[in-house]
Amino acid sequence: MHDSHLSTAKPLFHAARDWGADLAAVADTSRLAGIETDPPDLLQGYPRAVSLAVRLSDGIMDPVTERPTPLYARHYQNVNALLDHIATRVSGLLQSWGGKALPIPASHIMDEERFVASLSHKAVALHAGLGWQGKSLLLITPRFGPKVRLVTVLTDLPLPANAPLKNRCGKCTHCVEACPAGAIKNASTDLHFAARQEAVDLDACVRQLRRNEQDTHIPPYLCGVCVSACPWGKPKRSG
Ligand code: B12
Ligand code: SF4
Ligand code: SF4
Repeated sequence: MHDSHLSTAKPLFHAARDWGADLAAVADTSRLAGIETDPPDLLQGYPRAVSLAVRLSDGIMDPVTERPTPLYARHYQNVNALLDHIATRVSGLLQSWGGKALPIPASHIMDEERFVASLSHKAVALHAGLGWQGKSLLLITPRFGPKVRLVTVLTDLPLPANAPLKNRCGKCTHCVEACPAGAIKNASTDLHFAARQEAVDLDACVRQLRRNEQDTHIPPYLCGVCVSACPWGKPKRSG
């Protein structure tokens, strides 16, 4: 193992950017204790998680004000493929440094009834300091708002971990008002991490996603209205 690579995660972040990541940071997985994973011992032997984000196109997302568009459906698939590609390459790099690496797919539901994946990318990103938990339950980044998709690579290399950010939703209710299903409950996500049902009526959201699929014939389940509605990440235009 080359210790020179481990005192800083910078070479890793540079490589990830070259491969297409817009944001990269490291979480200490002990902060994720208690979180649901599949399998339950997924994090065992992995003290760090590298969180990576690819920014979505503003041109694609701005028109997503009521329902998903065919262009968003395609973009969603392309960005997932890019994230999985970046995670594979990051895993290769970590292994070439003598570490263990486990990439978690960008979008892979393990339990179709309870809607859970093997690991929550949002929880990892949150603890890596990439953003905060919005009222929409999305990860909100200061630069791009929720207009990012996420992926995670677990590793045993002792990379320096980043610190979480403060919640900056404040009194904003844009996502609450924009949601076509009225599913976002305006719960405070400021002082603690809200559980899913506390902040979002998941059944109402899923019903809306199924309606969208029927109405638009766009697979898979998509919406994106709460992604597009957030003021964070929107350019501030004057005049
Ligand atoms: C299943 C799933 C869904 C389900 C359920 C959504 C939900 N709210 O959980 C459905 C189909 C409804 C859905 C909808 C959407 N999804 Co979705 N989805 C997923 C998926 C595949 C798994 C999520 C999961 O396992 N949840 C299980 C629960 C337990 O975890 P969680 O809700 O993520 O996190 C909670 C806990 O971990 C807790 N927590 C946080 N930190 C800590 C720390 C500790 C110690 C503890 C105990 C708990 C805790 O707080 C979180 C909130 O309750 C992820 C990809 C992934 N692997 O993460 C994408 C993902 C969450 N989806 C995403 C998106 C964008 C969407 C949609 C906008 C659809 C679209 N693409 O148009 C909507 C948004 C709905 C909404 N407002 O939440 C993105 C979010 C990106 C972002 N910026 O945040 C993700 C991360 C995909 C990706 N690769 O980027 N999704
Ligand atoms: S994905 Fe659509 S239906 Fe679900 S919470 Fe966001 S805006 Fe509402
Ligand atoms: S739209 Fe407003 S309330 Fe919703 S997540 Fe973004 S900043 Fe928070």
